[in-house]
Amino acid sequence: MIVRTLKAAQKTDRRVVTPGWESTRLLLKNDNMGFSFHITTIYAGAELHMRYANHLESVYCISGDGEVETTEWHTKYPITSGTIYILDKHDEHILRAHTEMVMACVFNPPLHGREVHDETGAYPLHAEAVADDRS
Ligand code: 9YT
Repeated sequence: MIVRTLKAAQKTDRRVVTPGWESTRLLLKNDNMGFSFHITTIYAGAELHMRYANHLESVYCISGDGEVETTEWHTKYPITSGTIYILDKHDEHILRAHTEMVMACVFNPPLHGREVHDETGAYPLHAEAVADDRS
C-alpha cells in the first residue's frame, strides 16, 4: 500500500506550477498502477487550449466554476463542483476557469511527473520522473 497526503506532496517536485495552473501529482508511473492521479488547481481567468494526443484524461471538478468547450463542435459545457468531463477521444478542448477551480485528474498512460504542455497542448510520452517515495 502507498499512502501520501496532498499537503506533503505539495512540498516536493510532485507539484508542477505554470502560469495558468498548478498540479500536484499524487500517483505516477513509477507507482506501477497503470494511471496517474493529480490534484490540479486552475487559476481564475485562465483559458487553457489542450489536446492530449498521447493520453486519455478524466477531470472531476471538486470546486470552482468554469466551462469546457470542444473545438470540433464548439459545444460548451458548464463545469462546476460534482461534474466530470472525460476526454475519451483525445478531444481538443478549451478549459476556461471563471473562478479558481480544483480538479481531480486521472491520466492513462500515467505521467512520469514533470510534464507540462507542449505547443500542441499535449504532454510528451516521456518526461522527467519524480523521486520514488513509496513507503
Ligand atoms: C484540467 C487539465 O488538464 N489541466 C491541466 C493540468 C493537468 N490536469 C495535470 O497535469 O494534472
